[in-house]
Formats: sequence, C-alpha cells, structure tokens
Amino acid sequence: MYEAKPEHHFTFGLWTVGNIGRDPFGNPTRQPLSAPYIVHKLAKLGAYGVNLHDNDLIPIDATSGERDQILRDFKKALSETGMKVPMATTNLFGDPAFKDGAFTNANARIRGYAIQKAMNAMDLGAELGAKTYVFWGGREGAEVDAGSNTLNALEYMREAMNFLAEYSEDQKYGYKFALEPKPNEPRGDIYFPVVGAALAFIYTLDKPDLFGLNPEVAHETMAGLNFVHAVAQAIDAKKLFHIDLNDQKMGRFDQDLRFGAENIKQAFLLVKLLEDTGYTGMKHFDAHALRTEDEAGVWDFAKGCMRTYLILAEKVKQFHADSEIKALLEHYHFKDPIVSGLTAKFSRDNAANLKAHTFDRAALGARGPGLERLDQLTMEVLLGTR
Ligand code: GLT
Ligand code: MN
Ligand code: MN
Repeated sequence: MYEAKPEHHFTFGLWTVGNIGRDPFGNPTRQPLSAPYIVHKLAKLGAYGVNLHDNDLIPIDATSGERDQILRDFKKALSETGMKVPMATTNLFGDPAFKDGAFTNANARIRGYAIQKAMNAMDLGAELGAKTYVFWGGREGAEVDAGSNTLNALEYMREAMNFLAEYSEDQKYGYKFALEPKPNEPRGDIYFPVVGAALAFIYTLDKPDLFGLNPEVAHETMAGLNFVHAVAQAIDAKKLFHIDLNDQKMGRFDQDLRFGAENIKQAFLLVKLLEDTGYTGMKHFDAHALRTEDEAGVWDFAKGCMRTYLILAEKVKQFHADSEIKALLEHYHFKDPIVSGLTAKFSRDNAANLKAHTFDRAALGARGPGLERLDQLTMEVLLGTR
C-alpha cells in the first residue's frame, strides 16, 4: 500500500537527498553521498529519476578526464536501475563569481560567463536525456537598488533566455524551459518573486511557447501567498512544466521540509489540483532531510515525501466519492442556465436581456454557500473519520 513506483513520476534532485545538512550557522552534519549511490538508493525506493545541476555531478573545476569518468559511472548507475534524468539545471549561485547575480549581473563578463556555463550544462543535461531545463535565479536579485536599474536586469534576463532558447533549438535539444520564482533568499529581493511575475515575463520573450514554470511550495508560502492558487494559474495558462514539492512554515527562512510535513490541508488541495487536472509531468521533491538526521533519516525523508503524496492521492478519490461532499459541491456551484446563457458571451441582445433581468439581491445575500460543512468534511476525510 502507498508504494512508490516509477509510473508515479516522483523525482529528487541529487542536491536534495545529497544535502549534507549545512546551514548559515553550522557545519555539515552528514557525509556527501556519491551520485551513483543516490541513483541506486532512489531506484529501490521507487523513484522515476534524479535531477541535477551541472556541479552536483561534475565539480566546477573538474578536468575533462575527470568529467568523462564521473559521467561514465553515473550513466552506468542509470542503466543498471532504469532511472531517468528528466530535468537539468545550472548552478549559477554557488560560485563567488555569481555573488551579485548571473544572467542579470551588471558586469557583462559575468553575464557572458553565466550564459557559457548554462550552455555547457544544457549539453550535459541533453546527454543524459533531460527534456526540461529549470532556471532558478537564486542570485538574480539585489540588496542595494541604488547601483542598478531593475529594468536593465529584466533586459539582461530576457537576453539570456532568448539566447539559450535559440541555442537549444539550434542543437535540437528539444528543451522546455521552466522558470522557478522565489521571493528572497539568498538575495534580499529576487527578481520574478512569484509565479505571476514569472508568467508575465514569459510573454515578453521571443519564444514564449518554450517557457513555462517550475513553482515550488516553499517559495510562494514564504511570501505568505496561496501556493495552490499560484499553481492553478500556471495550469490555466498551460505553463505548469514542472513542480517542486516540499513544505514550509509561512514567514520563515527557506525550510524545504518534507512534502506535507507542515500544512497537510494545503498539501491535500495541491495533490487534488494536480490529480484532478491530469498533470502528467514530474513531481519533483525539492526538499531535504532535517539537519538533525543521519543517512537513515535521509531515506526516511525521501520515502515520506512519496508516501504522503500517494496517501493524499487516495484521499482525493475518497473526497470525490463522498456523497455528502458531492451534494455540498452541487449546492455551492449553484446553476442557472438562463443567466449563464446571457453571460457566456457578449452580444447586444445578451447585454440588453441581462440588464432587464431581475435579481433578488436580498435572497442572494441571504443564501449560505455551505463552506463550513464542506471544509469540516474535507478535514474529516484527512483525519480518517469518514
Ligand atoms: C536550490 C533551490 C531550489 C531550486 C534548485 C534549482 S537549487 O536548492 O533552493 O529551489 O529549485 O536550481
Ligand atoms: Mn526552496
Ligand atoms: Mn526548487
């Protein structure tokens, strides 16, 4: 029961289960795990694949000989296990060169280096079969706005995205690009802080069809926003290319907690949204085990993420099958075919008839939508009493 299988499309980043438990105040609490070892462990747990930044696999200063050896060992682990690499990305935040941004840096040389590094990382991802390429602009932001014009930063970002999209097409890599918004951390303020901002930016690019979103639970939640609403907007725009699942307390530092660890109702509503809309993409757990944990805790964490998703998917079915919930939903979505016929599309007749229609405003205001009962029943489904 609730056993993860490759068909569920669960993925983890090398950097997630490989997280060594360092934080700004303390040293690592865990030993690094090799990439092939991670691949084997995750395969046993039923994951579909692993995702990576260039430097999760190949150290930034590796020689080409070292690169080849690392890649051979990694590919061997993939072929032994059947694990895939569906998504790749670039580390444009770790090296001091990127301390004031990568694609949006005020220094033209750093911008050029960032695009060069991204092209190399795209080559690596393509070699491993990745079809989704994520851009998380962790350093693309500012603490001091006096030095830069945000409009320049937006222009630089657009230039980089347009360049890399053309590069992908030219190389026939077939990538779809997923922008990952975050409001802050590690920068004081990050550009494209939320899903809506990234979505609007996409339509200013030369090839908007190639670009979509990789929203992360923790990131909208840090900003005090409703993540489920943000994902719904991405789905509505057909731009949900990838998703980073984890959990987070509102108003805290970026916690990247185990999926469902914090806000179980939000996790349920998110799973419900993904399941109800037939999302077939990768469900990537961009989270890590608590710094308190040893390696056993890391695998408990990974199992927990997938198991919670599957339990919640089961609860979604139960929610839909519950006849009282069904009746409450019908009551809530009150239908009036005559009025809907008038509002569906503008015509002079519809406008005139709608103006002439009599609405019983007092009755509309007096009617309860039944949300208290609906929410309570949702809770009872989650708490296991139904
Ligand atoms: C980093 C960040 C994540 C991003 C990753 C992709 S790296 O760990 O916190 O949210 O998804 O670059
Ligand atoms: Mn995060
Ligand atoms: Mn993420």
